[in-house]
Amino acid sequence: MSTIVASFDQLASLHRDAIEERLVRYSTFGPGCPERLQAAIQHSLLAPGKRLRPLLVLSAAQVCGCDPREAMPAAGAVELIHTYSLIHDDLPAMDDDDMRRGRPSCHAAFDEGTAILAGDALLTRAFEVLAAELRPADVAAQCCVELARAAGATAMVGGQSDDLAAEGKIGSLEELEAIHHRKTGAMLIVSLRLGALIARADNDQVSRLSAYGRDLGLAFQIVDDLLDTCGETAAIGKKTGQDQERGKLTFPALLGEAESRRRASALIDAAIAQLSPWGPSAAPLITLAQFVLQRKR
Ligand code: GRG
Repeated sequence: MSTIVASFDQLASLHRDAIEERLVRYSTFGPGCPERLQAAIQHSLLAPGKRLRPLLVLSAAQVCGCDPREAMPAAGAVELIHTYSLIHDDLPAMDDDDMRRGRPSCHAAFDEGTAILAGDALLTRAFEVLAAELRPADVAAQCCVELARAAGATAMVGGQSDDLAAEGKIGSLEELEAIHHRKTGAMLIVSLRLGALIARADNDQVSRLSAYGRDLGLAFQIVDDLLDTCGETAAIGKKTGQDQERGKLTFPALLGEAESRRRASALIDAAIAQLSPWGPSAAPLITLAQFVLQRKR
């Protein structure tokens, strides 16, 4: 892959066909999978998401000197987990959203039971893909462990649990950051780490990519809160103004819009600074960081 990537759209289009082909393959279950469940899985997974997490996997692998094609199973696996989390997050028991990625959310298009099971099927498939398709076996095992931790009770699931518990309460900036580091940041960090592990990156490279991911994750969430406050439903693909309606603690509510923007921008600068040893070959990761700050969707 060329490192000359001036925009997110350019980077995304370099990898789009390969990512989408994997997602179709990984979400086609064959005999034994009920038709309605199969349709619900693909309704959500193949909807037009940004594929940010797969792009982080592939760009991390590439900057660490590996052919991004080798990291494709991990790129697919993180998107499977991410989509499961969106399906479950949209359920009436959680955020109760009837629109996602510009389509009716999974439970709205099908039913709650089918949506829960579609999420379960995506979650389990992710680990099947890593274990079956990554080589050598020790790298596959390490990737399974890292992804399980990032998606599990001390990271994404734990962050989601704390986020639900915090609804309607006044919290501090530290509490808000701790929730989002786990709920949103952990999946971005692990995407980068899987790419690096597959590339057999050294410890310094892995820790630089993790630090980049940590700052990127927090900036991503600040921008997500800003989009919910002042973004457009048509561009984002889901209803805006939901956070305030639900009494959620958000960065704009706590810091104001201008300070939230300033913080997001400082975090992106810090994330990009972590990439300096790689020079121009880090261009895709710089592009992704800039996109996170400027995105309207
Ligand atoms: C239900 C276990 C469980 C976890 C839910 C990730 C998550 C935790 C909830 C999603 C709700 C949400 C809107 C979180 C804010 C940040 C976020 C993950 C936004 C969606 O990610 P994008 O913008 O979505 O990358 P696309 O559709 O482009 O993939």
